Amino acid sequence: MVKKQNSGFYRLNRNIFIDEKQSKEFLSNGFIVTPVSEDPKVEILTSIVKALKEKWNYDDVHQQAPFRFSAYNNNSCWKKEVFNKISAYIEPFINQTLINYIPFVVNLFEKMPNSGDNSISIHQNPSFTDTQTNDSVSIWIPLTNVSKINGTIGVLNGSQTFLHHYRAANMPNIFSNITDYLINTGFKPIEVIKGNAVILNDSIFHWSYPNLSEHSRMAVQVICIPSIAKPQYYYYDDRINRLNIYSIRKEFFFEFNCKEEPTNVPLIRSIPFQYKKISLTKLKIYFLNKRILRLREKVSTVFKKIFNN
Ligand SMILES: O=C(O)CCC(=O)C(=O)O
Repeated sequence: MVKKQNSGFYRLNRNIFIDEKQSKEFLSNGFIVTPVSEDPKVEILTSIVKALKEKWNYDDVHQQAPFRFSAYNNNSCWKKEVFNKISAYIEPFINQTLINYIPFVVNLFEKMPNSGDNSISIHQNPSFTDTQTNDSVSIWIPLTNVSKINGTIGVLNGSQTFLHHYRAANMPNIFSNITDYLINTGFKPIEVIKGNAVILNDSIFHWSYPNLSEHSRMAVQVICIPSIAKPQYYYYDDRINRLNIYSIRKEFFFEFNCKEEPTNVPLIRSIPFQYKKISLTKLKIYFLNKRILRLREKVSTVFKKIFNN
C-alpha cells in the first residue's frame, strides 16, 4: 500500500518483517529491538570486530570526529573487508528477520571513554535507494549493554513518517530549531542488552548520547536495502540548491568521502531542491494529529464491537 505523506512524496507503508508483530511495531514506532538469534551474546561478532580493529588506522581519515567512525576512513581495502566479514555474519539474521533485504553498507562506531562530548548529532540516515518506493533500514548492534550513560542511541518515536524527503549524506542541519526540544524532551534512549539489535527505519530522527562511562562503546551498523531496489546516492549542492541523484553499487562506499561530490558514478538526474529547517510548532501539530487519529480509531473499534453485539 502506498500512502501520501505531508511533504508531498509517497512512501511505502508495507510489512517488511517476517514476524507480523514486529512489522506492526516498526510501522508505528520506526524501530524495534530484537535478539541477534544465531549469536545470543554476540561473541562471534565481537571477535570479528576485534580482528578488524587491529587493522583500523584511526588517523587515516577524511573527516575528524570525537568518535571513531569507519566510514570516515580512507583505506578502501579495509572498508571492503569490514563489509565482507560483517555481511557474511549478519546475512542469516537478515534472512530470518526481514523480507527480501540485503546488506548494503556496514559501519563501525566506537566511542572512547573520556573523549569529551562524543554525542553523534541529530540526523536521519541518508537515502540509499529511491525513497518513494523503498525504505532502507539500519541494523544497529552494540557490543556491550548500552544506556543513556554510555552513548546509546536516542530516537523520536514515530518521527520516521514526519518528513519523507530525499536524505543526502551531506544534507545541512535542518534540526537546529528543534535540537533543545529533541535532546531534553523528545528523544528517548533505547536501552539495549548485549545480544540484541535495534532495527531502525533510516528516516527516523535520532542521535546518540555521549559516552560518559569508563569503557569504550562499540557498535556495528548494517544498512540494508530491499534486494530488488536500485541503489542510489544523493548529493546536495547547497551553492545552487540542487540535488544530484546517482546510480551506485555497494563498492561506491569503499571509496566514499561523505563531503565530496561523486565523480565516477552515473548521474541519474539533478533536481531543484532546498532543505528547510523543521519548525517545532509543525512537529508538535503533526504528533497531536497522529494521537487524535489513533484515538478516533480506538473509539470506532469500540463502537463497532458494541453495535455488532
Ligand atoms: O553508534 C552510534 O553512536 C550512532 C549510530 C547511528 O547513528 C546509526 O546507526 O544510524
